[in-house]
Amino acid sequence: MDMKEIALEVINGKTKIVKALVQQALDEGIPAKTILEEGLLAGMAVVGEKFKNNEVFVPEVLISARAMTMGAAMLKEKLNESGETAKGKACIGTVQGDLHDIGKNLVKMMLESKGIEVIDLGTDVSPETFVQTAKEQNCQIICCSALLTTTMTVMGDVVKAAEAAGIRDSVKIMVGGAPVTEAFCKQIGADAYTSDAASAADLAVTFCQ
Ligand code: B1M
Repeated sequence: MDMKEIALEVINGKTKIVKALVQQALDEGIPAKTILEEGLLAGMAVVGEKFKNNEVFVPEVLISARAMTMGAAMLKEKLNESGETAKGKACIGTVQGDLHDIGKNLVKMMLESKGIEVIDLGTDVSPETFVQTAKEQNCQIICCSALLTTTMTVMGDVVKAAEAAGIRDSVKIMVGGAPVTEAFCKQIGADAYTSDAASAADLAVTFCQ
C-alpha cells in the first residue's frame, strides 16, 4: 500500500478512511514508523503548507489534525515493539501563549510507548507550572513544545525558573517544535533539542537511566 493514500486522506480530513487505511497498512506489515512519517505526518505537512498559503483555514486544519491524531493513536503500541524502555517520569506541555498541541501529543505518546510516565500539562503552560510540577512530582524531565517564533522564547524562562527553584541540576529540560533549533536550545541553556517525537523519546530513555 502506498503511504500517499494515507497522506491524501489526512489532507482531506477523512478520519474514518484514515483509520481504515492505517489498519490496512498495519495488516500488510508496514512498519508503524513508516505509516506515521510517510503517511500521517506527510499529510499534515501538506496541510501546514496550504495553511501558510491561505489555501485552507482553521476548521480544515483542525479536521485534518483530528484525522492525523486518530491514526497516530492506532500506532502507539506498535511504535516501540523492539525499542528500549525506561522507568521514569516527565511532564510535558506547550509553552505559555501557544495553543498548538498536535506535536506535543505525539511526543507524549512516544514517551509513553517507551514506558515513561507522562504528566500532560496541556497547552499555554507557564514556566512556573512546568517547574512546580517537576518539583512536586519528582520528574526527571521537563518537555517543552513551541510552534510559534513568538512563544519559543518562553522555553528560556522555563530554564531560568528551574534554576530559581533550585531543581536545575536534577531535571533535564528537553525542547522541540517546528521553529526550535539546536542552536536555540544551546542559547537558552536547555539540555536537549530533538526534531521529532521518536528521537525525543529515544533521548528521554537515556535521561531516565
Ligand atoms: Co498554527 N501556526 N497558528 N495552528 N499551525 C503554524 C505553527 C505556522 C508555522 C503556520 C504558518 O503560518 N506557516 C504559524 C507560525 C508562524 C511562526 O511563528 N513563525 C502558525 C500561526 C501563525 C498560528 C496562529 C497565530 C494563526 C492565527 O490565528 N493567525 C494561531 C496561533 C494560536 C496560538 O497558539 N496562540 C494558530 C493556530 C493554529 C490552529 C488552532 C489552527 C492549529 C493548531 C491545532 C492544535 O494544535 N490543536 C494550527 C496548526 C495545526 C498549525 C500547523 C498547520 C501544523 C502544526 C502541526 O500540528 N504539525 C503549523 C504549520 C507547520 O508547522 N508547518 C502552524 C504537525 C505536528 C506533528 O508537528 O508540532 O511541529 P509539530 O511536531 C513535530 C516536531 O516539531 C516535534 O515532533 C513532531 C514530529 O514528530 N516536536 C517536538 C514538537 N514538539 C516537540 C517537543 C520535543 C521534541 C520534539 O521535546 C520536548
